Formats: sequence, structure tokens, C-alpha cells
Amino acid sequence: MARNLTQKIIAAHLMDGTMSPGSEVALRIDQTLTQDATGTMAWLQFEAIGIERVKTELSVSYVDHNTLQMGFRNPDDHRYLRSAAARFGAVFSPPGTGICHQLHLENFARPGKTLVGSDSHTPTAGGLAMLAFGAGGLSVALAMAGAPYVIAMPKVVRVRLEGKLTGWAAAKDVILHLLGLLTVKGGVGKVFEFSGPGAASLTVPERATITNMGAELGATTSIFESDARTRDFLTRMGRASHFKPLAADTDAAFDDEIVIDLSKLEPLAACPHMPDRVVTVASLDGLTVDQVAVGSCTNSSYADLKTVALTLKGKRVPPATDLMVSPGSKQVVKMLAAEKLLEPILDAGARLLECTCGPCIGMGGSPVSAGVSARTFNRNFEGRSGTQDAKVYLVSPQTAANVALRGRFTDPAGWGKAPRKPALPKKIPSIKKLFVFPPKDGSGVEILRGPNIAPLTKFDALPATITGQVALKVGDDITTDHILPAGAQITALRSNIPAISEYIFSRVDKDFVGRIKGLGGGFILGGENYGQGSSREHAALGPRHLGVKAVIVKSLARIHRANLVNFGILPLLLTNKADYDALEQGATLTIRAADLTPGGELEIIADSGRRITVTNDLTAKELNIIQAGGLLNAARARS
Ligand code: MIC
Ligand code: SF4
Repeated sequence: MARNLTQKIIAAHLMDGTMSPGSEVALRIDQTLTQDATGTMAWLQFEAIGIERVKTELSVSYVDHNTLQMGFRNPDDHRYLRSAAARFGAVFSPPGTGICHQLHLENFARPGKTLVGSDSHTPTAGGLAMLAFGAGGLSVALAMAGAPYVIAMPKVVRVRLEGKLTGWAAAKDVILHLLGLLTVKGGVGKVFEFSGPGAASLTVPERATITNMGAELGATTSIFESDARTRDFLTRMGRASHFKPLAADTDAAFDDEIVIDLSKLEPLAACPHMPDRVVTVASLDGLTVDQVAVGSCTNSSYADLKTVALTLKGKRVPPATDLMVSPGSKQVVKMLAAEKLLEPILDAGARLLECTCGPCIGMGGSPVSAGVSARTFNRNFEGRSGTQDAKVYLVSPQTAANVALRGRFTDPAGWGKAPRKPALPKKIPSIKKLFVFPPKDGSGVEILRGPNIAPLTKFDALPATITGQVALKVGDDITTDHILPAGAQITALRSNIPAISEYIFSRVDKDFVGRIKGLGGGFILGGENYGQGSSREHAALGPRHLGVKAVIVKSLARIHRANLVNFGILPLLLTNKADYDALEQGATLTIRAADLTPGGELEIIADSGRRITVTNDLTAKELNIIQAGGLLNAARARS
């Protein structure tokens, strides 16, 4: 039977299930990645599972999100991760080596393999024809323990790229164009498979920019075929033996098709505060910017930064514009240094930051009050930059450099000739020796903990009947940044659930934590696409710790839904969306949880007497997990 590439990789890794859209498929996982902010929990959970050594072909533990080491908590986390990697057989990437997705692409990603990472942008590796999924830490811990990763069989959308990018248009504009077309909900339940002559014209890092931001579409993942460009990238990276040609069969069927002519694209920008609020850069002509930030796992490759360097060369950014550049890896820095390309960046007045996520996760680099910031990042959610009233625009590196030089957005027609697309140098300086490879036998390695690393909380089973109040009512497109903000102060508490829970919904309603504690638990009422954005399972763990028993919403984002299940929170879907308007915060609801059936309807009774019908899209296995009080309980009960 003819298959597309996604189906081929799924078929080659299928451990259980049938490959018809919507039904569960359990996949063998070849590689995992964790990062520090989600990784401490993932490794604590791996320890709790009680396996001696990771069972994957490769697991890498990166430290890239919070490397500020302000106070003991954060460096203690890093030390814990280093010791856990050595103990359990994972490669450790020390703080400052680079951003997990950029490093993984450069050093470890392999065409045709599967990857699960405790970060929503794990699909970056799809640029190298890997089937890569973002997941919560517990799902990654289980994959490291050799368990399959279970997803709903996605629909596969072919994105046929035609033509070639011209002028200042960049790979970022391809994905911004798609976001404008499909919105942040447009990818739910889908894999985007890119092919066609336009795809063949894009380099691997360009492809990775596109698959990275498939996460913003809500997609299950995104993937490019493995072709001559893939071979070229792997060869230059010194990994020619990892190359394997992969493509969809010529007569393969797809669930949908989108055609994009690259030659028609122009520089685009996503306006505050959602990645799908896309306009042309030309339409922003005249808008003054206070800050420009280049970097993040989306746009921090050698080619991205070389383009920025060549655009800045011999010029100076105005004093009122703060320009920062965070390279994606030390390899990128070494390549730029070898070609004397750091100089134009520094001489233009830019601040060269560490090779980490940095300002993207609010680790410094916050804009001024009500400031405008143009960033090459992938998310511009309200407050994520650390300045609540800042306005963040998402743009390509090409656009960022031009905007920085002028201190404002201008029409790209006046930017002159774009520099030629940089090719990777023939000989690339390796940074392999910076990774810490685990000993063959780690059993003697001591795990080093700090006082902020709190033991895992044990949760109770779900009661048969739950009565409680709607402790919070929120609208559509609530992100995990709304549920649990990032930033240096809060992220330092990722290994301590009681402490981090104090910040749940803190930027949405500062009284929420006090209220739900007073109520002894309750429910969250939400709109469409609840929980979109990051994979941080703390956005489920924290609410669970505070006694949230169910979220009742119009629709849910994929990774957050899985995290709710993993920690025993009921994800209930309103059958009649008008009930959302009728229900107010403070309403008391009674849910007969014992009557829940997979996919079945259930009546919830409100104190007003109103009856609300909810449904769910849970499988029998997922419902059992929730009833047991979460996946760790369910696994313990099984063993
Ligand atoms: C993000 O971009 O929001 C993060 C920070 O990388 C998160 C992970 C986290 O919260 O630690 C993600 O995308 O999953
Ligand atoms: Fe890091 Fe930002 Fe990428 Fe998340 S989106 S992994 S915070 S660079």
C-alpha cells in the first residue's frame, strides 16, 4: 500500500493500535530529549519508575532554559541532572552548550527515527526527517523506560512548496504564512508533511525553522523528506553515515493538501499577542521598536546569524534600540568566529548572549514598559517576555536585523539587496567533546540533590462523585504561560511542586491560589484550545496539587490534554458551547465521575439547577489512569 512519510515512520515503529485517524497508536521511541526546566521532573519520575538504565537508543539531557544560577536552586537542578544522566545512561549537555533543539539537530537527530522530548518544540528535528513529538515530562520518562509513546493517529496534511524564496523572504515567513492561514488551532490532530520543489530548495536549518513552529499550529508534529539537502547537512556535520533517503510514495494519499508558492512570500510578522496574528512587515512601516532579539530554537542557526551579521556589517544600531543575539549552540559561535562574523554583530552594538533560550522564556532581556520588541522567536504570548504590557512581534532574522538598524519597522522594499543565502562551511568545528557521555555502568554514580528538589507528590484516586466550585473561568486560547508563567523566579521552582503551585494562574488572577485553597479544590472552566503552547507538565501538576479535579472546556491542546490525563485531572468537553456562557465562576457543580465512560456523555448538575452535558475523548486506558489518580498510580497498580 502506498504510504506518505509519516505513515511509513509510524508503521515502522508501531507497537500497538491501528493506523486510522483518531485511533490510538503506540510507537516505539528511538530517542528522547529533556531540558532542565521540564527535565528535573522527568528524571525524578524516571527514578520513581525504578529502571536502572534508559532503554532508548539515545537520550540526551540538555540544560538550556534556565542557566542564570541565581541562588542555589537552579545550579542544584543542573547538578542533579548531570548526576542523573550519568547514573541512568543519558548524554548530558551542560549549561551554555546550546539550545536543545538546535543541538539535537546538529548532533543527534536521524532521518526515519522517532524522538519524544519534554519540550513542545521537539518537532524541530522534523527538519531532518525525524518523527519528533513534544510531550510532558512523565511521558518522556516512560519513553526512556522503554514504554511506547501513545498518540491519536494523526491526519496527514501535505504541504506542497513550490518556487523559491526571493529577496528578504525567509523560512520563518513560510511558517508565519501558514499560521496566518490556519491559526493556532489549525494543526490540532494533524501532521504537516512538507514536500515539492520548494521544499527541495530549503536547507535543513530552514526546514527546522518551519517544523519548529508547527508547534504553534497545535500540530502533532511536522516533517520534511530526507533528500540531497539532508545528506549535505549530515555530511557537513560529520554524520554522513546517519543519512538515509526517505520520501512519501509517489501515489501516497493525504488527508488534505495545501500549496504554497515560496516565490510569492514577502517578509511577515506575527503581531501581539498570538503567533497567528500575521501581517506583512510592510504594513507595520513606521512602528518604532525598543528592542530586537535574535535567537531561540526557531532561528539561531549559523545561517540565521550569518545573515544577521552580513546585514549589520559596517552599520550601527540606534542607541535607543537594544539588540541582543543568542546563538543556538557553541558550534554556531565557533563557525561565526572562524569567519570573523562576530565582529559585525558586536560592532553594530548588539549584546551577545549565552547559547540558551534566554529572553524567549523570559530569562532576562525583558522589554521596557509598554515596549515594542521584534523577536525571531516562536511565541509572543502576553507577558511571556517578562513585561506584562510589552508588545512582541515575531519576525525572521532578516527582518530583525533590518528593523534593528532602523530602530523601527520599515517597508522591505527599501532594505536594498538581501545577502546571498549562506551555505554551511565545508569543514565544521565539532563540539562533540563538550557533551558528557555516560559511563558504561552508572550504577555506582551518586545522585546529587539540593534542598529545593522536593519529592514527588502522591495523588489520591478520583472520587466517585465530585462536588466543587468553578474556581476560575477563562476565555479562549489560554496558554500554559497563562496557567504557569515562566521567567527566572518561577522557573527556578520547577523541581518543587508545592512551591511552584503558588504561581498557578498568578498573572491571570492573583487571588486564584488563595481562593482554590479556601475552597479545598474545584474546577476550571475554559474556552477553545485550552492549554496551548508549552509542554510544561507543571501546568497540570500545579493545579492538581491545588485540588483541581476537572477542567471543563470547549476544546483542548494535545500536549496539555495528555498532561492532564497523566496527573489525574478530568478533561471534560462542553457538548453545548452555550453552556460556557451560562456557567459563571463560583457556580457549584456536581460531577458523577464514576458514571464516566470513554467518549460518553455525562450530565453535570449546577447549583442553579441547570444541567450541563459534557463529553470526553478519553480512551478506556486514559479513563482508568485518571480514576487511579494519575499515570504513576496506574503504573504502580499494574506492577
Ligand atoms: C516554551 O517555549 O514555552 C518552553 C519553555 O520551551 C516550554 C517548556 C517549559 O516550559 O519548560 C515548551 O515549549 O514546552
Ligand atoms: Fe527555549 Fe524558546 Fe525554544 Fe522554548 S521556544 S525551547 S524557551 S528557545
